[in-house]
Amino acid sequence: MRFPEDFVWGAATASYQIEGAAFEDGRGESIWDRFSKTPGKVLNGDTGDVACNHYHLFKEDVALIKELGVDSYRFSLAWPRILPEGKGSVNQKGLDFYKRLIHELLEQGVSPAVTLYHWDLPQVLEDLGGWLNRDTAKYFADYAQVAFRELGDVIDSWITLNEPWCSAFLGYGNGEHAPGKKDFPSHFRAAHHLLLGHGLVVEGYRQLNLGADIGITLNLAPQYPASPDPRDIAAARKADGFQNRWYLDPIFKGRYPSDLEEFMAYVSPAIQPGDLELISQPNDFLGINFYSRGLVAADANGEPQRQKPERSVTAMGWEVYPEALYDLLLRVHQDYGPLPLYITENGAAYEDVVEQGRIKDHKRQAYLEEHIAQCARAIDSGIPLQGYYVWSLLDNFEWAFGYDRRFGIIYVDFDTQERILKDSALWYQSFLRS
Ligand code: IFM
Repeated sequence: MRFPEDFVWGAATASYQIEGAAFEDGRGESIWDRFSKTPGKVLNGDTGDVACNHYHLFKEDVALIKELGVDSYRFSLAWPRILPEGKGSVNQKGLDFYKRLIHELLEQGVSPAVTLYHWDLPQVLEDLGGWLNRDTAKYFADYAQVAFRELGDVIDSWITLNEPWCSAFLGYGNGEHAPGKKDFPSHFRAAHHLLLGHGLVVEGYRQLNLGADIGITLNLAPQYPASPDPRDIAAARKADGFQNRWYLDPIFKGRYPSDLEEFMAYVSPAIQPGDLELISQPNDFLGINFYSRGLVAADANGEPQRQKPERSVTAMGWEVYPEALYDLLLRVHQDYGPLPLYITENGAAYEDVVEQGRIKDHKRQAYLEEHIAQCARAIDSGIPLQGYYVWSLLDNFEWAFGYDRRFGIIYVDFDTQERILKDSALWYQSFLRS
């Protein structure tokens, strides 16, 4: 495998999943605090109250990041830590935590890549309608301005949103994530406001003339038809529209996919003049979170029906299909490029066993190796892929699955907060050294 000298190697996390300290130093309540404490929403009743206690152990964690040898660390800011009321007055202690973390990273020669929104909306804003409320997009842009002004001189890369499909569909469509609303039609409004928020943030960022790049991270998954039957092909196309093009098209083409008429009817009332121009202004890069593909057949009504995986699956039930990463990169490059691309997340959950202080997670290691090989293939084909971040640095709070699913290349004992480098981390470390 060959990679350019300046290829960025990284590892990623997100605030609610690792920080803990949910009630400290003036942090406000987030939708995930509320949701995780609602009985039946998260497996085993787990919450992010303590998580990896990264808020207190960040120095040790940065030392591990350094030990791994990555160039960059992607983490997210908790909006309710910085603006406990979602808007208005700034919580200096919350900001100071991120300043300490960034200082530590820079001291260790690790470049900080910051996500502004990785799903922990302040609960007070949800009480005003959350992402169903158009004003939330504006509050998001105001919060981003605080982050840019306070941290903008030391950040190398900004990501506006992480996976708006998840925030919109899982949060407002099927209710599997916070805030747990279940209304399929209205989740398109939430998605539109998230995209609008992205546009406003980028617009505000450009006015500050800071040097770092800014982009967005989407969770993309190629949808393959289960057979050459035209009905399956049409169903796969619809699934692709729902999962991928609904976000890619407005951001990079300034329009929603016109073949999805039913969805257009849901979103149209939310679109105001100028919205799509705002949403589609230039990004410096696109971040892609890739885990798996979809295999789709048409049901009796021609609607997409997810098919059983053909190959092995991870502990999430997600099929391991590395070639889909290459197909995806090629397609994004051809249809939406040229544009610098980053894999901002890639990784796998498996059941880990600690044997005499060691975790032989060879399936995770193989998963990473096979996906990194597809990145090399993409670069060989001329696709401007510029970086790769493993998800995740640490085992952490895996949303509705709580602590039951482990994605980390570093094991976390949630009783003692001990960290152990899994074999996959040792492999990544030696791969990066070589
Ligand atoms: O843990 C999540 C992350 O927060 C967003 N992308 C997918 C990961 C695995 O489910």
